[in-house]
Amino acid sequence: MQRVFSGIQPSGIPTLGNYLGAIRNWVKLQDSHECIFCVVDLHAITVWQEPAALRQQSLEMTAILLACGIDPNKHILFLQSAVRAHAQLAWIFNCVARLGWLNRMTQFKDKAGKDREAASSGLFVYPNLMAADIHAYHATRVPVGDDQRQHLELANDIAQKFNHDYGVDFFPNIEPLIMGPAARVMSLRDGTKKMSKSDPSDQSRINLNDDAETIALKIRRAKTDPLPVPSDVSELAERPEARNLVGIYAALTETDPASVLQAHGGTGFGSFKAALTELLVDQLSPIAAETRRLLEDEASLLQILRSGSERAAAIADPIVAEAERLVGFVGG
Ligand code: AQP
Repeated sequence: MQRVFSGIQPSGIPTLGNYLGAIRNWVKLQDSHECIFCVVDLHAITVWQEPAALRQQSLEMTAILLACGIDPNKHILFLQSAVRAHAQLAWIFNCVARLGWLNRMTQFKDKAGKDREAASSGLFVYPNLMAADIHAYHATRVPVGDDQRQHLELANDIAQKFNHDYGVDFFPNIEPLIMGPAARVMSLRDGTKKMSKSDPSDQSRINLNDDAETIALKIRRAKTDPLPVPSDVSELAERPEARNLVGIYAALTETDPASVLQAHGGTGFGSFKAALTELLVDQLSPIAAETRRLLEDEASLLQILRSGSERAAAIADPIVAEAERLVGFVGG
């Protein structure tokens, strides 16, 4: 079985974008792969997080992943900061990756915005930590949204340079698993911007713990244009908000936009939004209800995370110890 590693930041409540672009695929991968799922709190603090909120969001993220169907017994679910190997290998990778490579990362440019000088140095070396997350487990498959593809290429460049510099064949090549029709879900307020859990506008996203009423309101208010739902996919090209809603509908029904337009082309967005709301409520309400139930028992959540980090460390520690030996560290 191929080993999969994937992570999600506890930087807010996961969104419909995280669900359709990542979590739903993770659940499916459990049938065919050995999976290591990580709540990446080290990544989250590359931008400011209130400590109490970070703690709560880490627990909520864990509960939501379990509610979505992640199986912590057959696979591994844990918090990144609880396994030291991630930070240890990331430091070695900080010394392998070249500044020029990091300068080309578009996500840093997007997240740092105009005031690049004020961004944390952690945000700049974020891709090195992501490479360490994967290579610490010798994972070879990583399910990601297409926005993360560039980081995976960098993880492979780092592995190749490490192998070359130390004259070994130690870190394997990683392949991205880009799955499903909605690889990228966009903001409900701006169809050209990714839906993000840290977007300041709550109206821009569907959170996985939103109740039915909130979902209905957000979809009703979602930006569209005055035209009806088109009948042909080509007509979506210049209509980002319409394209996004049709894409979400297609992803939820596991079809493609053409089939959605076949059923809904020519109708007004009012009735299309009502149908979309019904789908969302049907699929997300059970997740929100199960999340609430799991959060009532914090001790059990902590126990699941502890067991996960022990099993993760049992895989990662020997791999990172070997990387350190290859570098020339004497060890303690
Ligand atoms: N809008 C999206 N559409 C499809 N996939 C998405 N992902 C995130 N947003 C979308 C995928 O979710 C996984 C986990 O993401 P992450 O939490 O590690 O970081 P992110 O990509 O930066 O997600 P957010 O929601 O935008 O977080 P913030 O706001 O904190 O930056 C990844 O596989 C990602 O591709």
